[in-house]
Amino acid sequence: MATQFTISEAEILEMSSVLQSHRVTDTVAQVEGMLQQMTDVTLNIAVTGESGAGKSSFVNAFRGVVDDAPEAAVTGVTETTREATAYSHPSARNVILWDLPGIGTPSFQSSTYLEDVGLLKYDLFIIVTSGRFQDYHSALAKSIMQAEKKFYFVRNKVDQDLEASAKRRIKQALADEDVLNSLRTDCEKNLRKGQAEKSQVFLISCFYPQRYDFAALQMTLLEEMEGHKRHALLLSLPNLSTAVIQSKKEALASGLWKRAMAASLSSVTGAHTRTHSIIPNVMNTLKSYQQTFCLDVDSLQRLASFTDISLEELQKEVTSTFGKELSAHTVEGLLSQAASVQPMLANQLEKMVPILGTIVSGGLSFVGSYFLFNSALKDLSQDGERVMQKVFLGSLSKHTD
Ligand SMILES: Nc1nc2c(ncn2[C@@H]2O[C@H](COP(=O)(O)OP(=O)(O)O)[C@@H](O)[C@H]2O)c(=O)[nH]1
Ligand SMILES: [Mg+2]
Repeated sequence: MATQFTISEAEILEMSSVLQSHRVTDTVAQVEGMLQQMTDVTLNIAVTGESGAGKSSFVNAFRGVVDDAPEAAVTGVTETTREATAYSHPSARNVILWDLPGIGTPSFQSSTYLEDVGLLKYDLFIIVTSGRFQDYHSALAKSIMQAEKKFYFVRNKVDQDLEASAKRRIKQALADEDVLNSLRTDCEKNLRKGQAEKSQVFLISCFYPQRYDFAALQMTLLEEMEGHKRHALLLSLPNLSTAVIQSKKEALASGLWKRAMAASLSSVTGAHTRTHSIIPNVMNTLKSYQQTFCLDVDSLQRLASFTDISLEELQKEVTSTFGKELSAHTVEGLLSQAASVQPMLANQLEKMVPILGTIVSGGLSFVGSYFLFNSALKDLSQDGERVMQKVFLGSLSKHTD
C-alpha cells in the first residue's frame, strides 16, 4: 500500500453537501439508502431470434457460463414453449437475461409475439440471427422500434461463416475481414430495406466471445444506458477489454466514499455494537469488488471452463492481497495498516465533513476504509488486467480451431 493519498476536493464537497444531518444514525440510513438504490435496480435484457440461431448460447456467453454448467440455459434444443425464461448473471444477480421463445416464419406471423413475451418488462432487446437474413428479422426489429424499445441486431455463428468461406477459397482467397464486412453490409442493407435501419449490426460467435464484435456490443449497450442500470450492467461485464476494466474501476471509485462511510459509521450505530467492528462491512465490500473484477474463485472457475487455462494458472495472475481469499484476520491487518497512515487527513476531514467529527473513531476508520478500498480498486483492476491478458494470449476458447 502507498503511504500518501488524498481525497479529492470534489468528493469532499459532494459528501458535505449530501450529508446535511449531524446525527450518525440519519447519515448511515441516508448512505445505506443510496447504496441500496443501486442494487435494487434490475436490468432486463430480452434475447430473441429464430429457433436455432443461438439465443440460449448467447444467454450463456453473456453470463460467462459454459453450455453444460448447471446454471446454463439449455442449448441445441428446439423450444416449444412461448414463455420467456429468466437467467440471472452469476455474479450480478440484478442483471437478467431472458431467453425468449423462438420467432420463425409461422410463429412470428402471430402479431402477438411481442405482447406474448411481455414486451414492456424488458429494457432492451437483442435479436440473435444466424444464416441468411429473413424478412421477419426486420419485421421484428421494426415492431420493437415502434414500441419505443431499443434493439441490437446480432449476427451469430460468424465462426462458421469464416470456416465455410475458408473452404471455398479456391482461386481467390478472401480475408476474414472481407467476409465479415460483407456479412455486415448485407445485414445493414436488409435492415434498411425493412425500415429498421436505426441499428448497428454486431457480428459475433457465442463460441468465441473474446473475438469479433462481442466486446463492442457490450460497450455499445453500456454507452446507451444511464444511471443505475448502466452501473449494474457495467459491473456484470466480463473483462474483455482494458476499457471495461477501467470503467469498472472509475464507477466503483465514484461510490467509494459512500461505502467507506457506511462501513465506518454503521459500526457505531448498533449493527455491530458488541464488537464495534467494521471488519464484516469492509470484507463484504472487498468481496463485491473481487466479483466485479471477476477475480473471486467462482468467476475464475467459470473463466477457466470457458478457456483452456486452468483455474490454478489463472490464480497465478492474481498477485495482490486484495485479490486473494480474504480472512477477517487479513482484513484487520490491512485496516490497521491503513488507519495508521493518515490521522492528519482524518482531522482535516472531520472539520470539513461535520458528521465525521461527531465520532472521532468514525473519522479515523472512515479514512482507513476509504484508503483500503481505494488501494483495493487499484490492485484488483491490475489483477483483472493480468488475468485478461493471460486469457487473450492463451488459447481463446475450448472450441479450438
Ligand atoms: N458454430 C457455432 N455454433 C453455435 C454458435 N452459437 C450457437 N451454436 C450452436 O447452434 C445450436 C443452436 O443453439 P441454441 O443456443 O440452442 O439456439 P436457440 O434455439 O436460438 O436457443 C447449438 O448446437 C449451438 O451449440 C456459434 O457462435 N457458433
Ligand atoms: Mg434455446
